[in-house]
Amino acid sequence: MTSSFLEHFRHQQQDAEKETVMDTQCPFCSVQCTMQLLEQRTGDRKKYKVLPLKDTVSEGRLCIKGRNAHQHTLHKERILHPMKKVNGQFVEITWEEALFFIKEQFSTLQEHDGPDSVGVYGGGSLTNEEAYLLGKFARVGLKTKHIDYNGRYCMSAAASAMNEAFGLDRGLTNEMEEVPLAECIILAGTNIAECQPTLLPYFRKAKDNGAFIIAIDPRETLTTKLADLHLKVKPGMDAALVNGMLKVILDRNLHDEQFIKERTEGFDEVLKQISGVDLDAIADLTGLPREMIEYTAVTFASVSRAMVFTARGVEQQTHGFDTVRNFINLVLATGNIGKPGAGYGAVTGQGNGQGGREHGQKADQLPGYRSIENPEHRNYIANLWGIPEKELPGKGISAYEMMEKIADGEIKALFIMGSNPLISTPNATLAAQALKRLKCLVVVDMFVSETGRLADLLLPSSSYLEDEGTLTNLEGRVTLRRAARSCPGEVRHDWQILCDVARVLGKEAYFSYTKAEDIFNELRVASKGGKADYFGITYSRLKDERIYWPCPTEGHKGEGRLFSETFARPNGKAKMLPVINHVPKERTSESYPLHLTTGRVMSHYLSGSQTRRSPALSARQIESFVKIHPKTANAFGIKDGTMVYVDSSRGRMKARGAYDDSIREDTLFIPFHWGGEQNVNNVTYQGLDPVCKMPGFKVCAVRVSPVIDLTRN
Ligand SMILES: Nc1nc2c(c(=O)[nH]1)N[C@H]1C(S)=C(S)[C@@H](COP(=O)(O)OP(=O)(O)OC[C@H]3O[C@@H](n4cnc5c(=O)[nH]c(N)nc54)[C@H](O)[C@@H]3O)O[C@H]1N2
Ligand SMILES: Nc1nc2c(c(=O)[nH]1)N[C@H]1C(S)=C(S)[C@@H](COP(=O)(O)OP(=O)(O)OC[C@H]3O[C@@H](n4cnc5c(=O)[nH]c(N)nc54)[C@H](O)[C@@H]3O)O[C@H]1N2
Ligand code: SF4
Ligand SMILES: [Mo]
Repeated sequence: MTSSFLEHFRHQQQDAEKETVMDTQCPFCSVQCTMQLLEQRTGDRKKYKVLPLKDTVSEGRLCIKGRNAHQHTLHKERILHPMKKVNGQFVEITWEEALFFIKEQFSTLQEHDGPDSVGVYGGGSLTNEEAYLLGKFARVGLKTKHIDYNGRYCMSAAASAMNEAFGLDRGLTNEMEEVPLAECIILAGTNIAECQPTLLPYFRKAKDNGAFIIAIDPRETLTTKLADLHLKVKPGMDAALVNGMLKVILDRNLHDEQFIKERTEGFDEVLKQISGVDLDAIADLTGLPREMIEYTAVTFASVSRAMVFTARGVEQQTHGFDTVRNFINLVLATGNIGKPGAGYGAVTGQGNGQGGREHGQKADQLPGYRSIENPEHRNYIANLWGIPEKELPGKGISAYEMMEKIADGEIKALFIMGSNPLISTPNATLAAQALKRLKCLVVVDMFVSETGRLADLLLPSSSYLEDEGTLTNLEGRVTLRRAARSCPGEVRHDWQILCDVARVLGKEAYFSYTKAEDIFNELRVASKGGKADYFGITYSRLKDERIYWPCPTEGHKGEGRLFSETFARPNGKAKMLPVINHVPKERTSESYPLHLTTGRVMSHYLSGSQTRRSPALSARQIESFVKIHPKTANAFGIKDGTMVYVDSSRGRMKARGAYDDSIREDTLFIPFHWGGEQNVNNVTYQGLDPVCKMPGFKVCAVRVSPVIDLTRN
């Protein structure tokens, strides 16, 4: 061996000694892929390597976001100290100063204007422990009824539909492992290939086994490319499309009479509604040929095991609740639930989109999916928390309605933890006006987000690498994410911050936890006997067991497949609901002749606050774009790759036009990961679903025009 080789070998060994291995879990979507992050240090230089781990539903796969998640966490823009705005500039202050500031501001406002003058706004990235504690913080710490969270914009339509139809809301009724058993799969308004990429192999496996996959989406995506049939539906017309399918199924006696009779109620009303449905009218409403609707219906109803998955494409509508109910009608009418390879799934979005909607950060909810309006539930939780039941506030209002109340001046201070509503709220112009009007805005985040810039006080929170806690994946499987490194600077965990604020508000006795596990153990009791029962789940079990909720005892495995015998409603039956041929609340007009729909791209996550700070992810898609059919573009004088304005009656955004001859000619698509003039939510529609208060993010009426008119010279 030459001496230089030995030298090299010695260095390699030294380098290896300077390697830190961190076991962690991706902070982004609901799949919750696990991984190892290797930090290799050579002198001052650090290199990172990411290796997937196998102990999760993604079976050792990671997508591009997971592979680069550490980049934002290690970004130089992480906020490391509390910061207060003084004369328009943020200045570092100590934690005690920050806490004193909150006490002074919130107490003064609440003394003067009552407890409800302060609002709380949470997010689906928070761990179960933190989501639970945020709810308790609002109700016990601040005694306000005003708490809601970004999941209102995400899971509320599917959640309320499942609660009403099945008596229980868990994203998937089956484990992902059962997907390859299905013979027909409908993917409605879900872009799994770009939004939950590591789950795609389950669908590929189903296809290899002979399954027929039907995608419903107004545009072509990596997901629709996997499908055997793509229904390029007019935006917002999915409820009508399902009525067409039900018409075909019922007329041809393809429904499952025995299942309907034994396990459901409400079928007669659905039958009555469907008897009035005219297939040619449905073809017209949906923009799909009648034969295609017939073929889809017959294919779906002719197999013995079928699955339906929906996501935000059909849910983020001003009638999202009804649309999901109709897809559930389809599942129930064909008896496709409660058996292997048959079921329904609302593909959950955020990392803890599932757990985050169960434990009380929602306006009408107490932990364990209990209701804040049910006297028994109120008593149970008030007892556990050690307060008189009458001190527990009542039901609050939804996220967008909170923005309206802030704009009206009724809510005067807001405490935001884990959301960037300036970007993610529909009709963002109103959100901006509202947030600017606040007397006191406190934002708890890792970065100075667009919303954070408007804050009076910023509190630095820990990232996924630092924060321990449980998260519940889209299957309802509870996972334990261990802390992989300690907090940088003065950063604290969200749960610590809540305890600290509660302390200065004089509520220390209710918030004395020393670690996340203490909070989880309280959550277990709080959820005991509730719909989302976590009582049987412990940190030590989570280390080596696969556990789903409901899990009522420590000897229980939890339920991977739901509703095999009975539904969770009082009479054990699922409820069908007749649904009319809804049309979106905002229609196109002469001034606004095109539909706009919004969504995501593979390399960015939500408001982009994290992924825009990840160089590898940001480089893949550096700016927003407007997908437009070339024919439509020609009609409006738009050249490929040039800047365009998109206007609605609410506002304007600007981005680069991108030709796409696979999108419907009457529809534009814009992702929502950017702020400022690229914020598509300046344009989107704020109308809410009457049942679940989901905004109609997925359809509004717009016009498009070139920023510089290149057709004139
Ligand atoms: N890469 C990436 N992955 C993510 C996220 C992310 O931001 N980026 N976010 C996570 C979160 S929180 C969520 S909620 C999920 C969202 O996951 P998805 O809901 O799958 O994502 P979207 O892109 O919002 O919408 C899905 C599809 O609906 C289509 N669509 C639009 N309008 C209609 C309509 O009227 N009818 C039908 N049938 N389809 C329509 C869109 O064209 C789009 O392809 O993804 C999670 N995963
Ligand atoms: N037009 C349009 N708008 C949409 C949608 C759409 O499809 N179209 N989708 C909607 C959906 S489904 C969703 S889920 C929302 C999401 O909308 P947002 O909630 O605004 O999205 P995020 O980017 O996740 O914002 C989270 C913020 O909290 C920070 N953060 C991340 N993790 C943590 C944590 O653990 N603790 C703390 N304290 N902070 C943290 C991040 O840095 C970021 O600034 O957007 C909605 N808005
Ligand atoms: S973004 Fe989702 S699919 Fe991708 S690595 Fe993270 S958890 Fe897995
Ligand atoms: Mo979401």
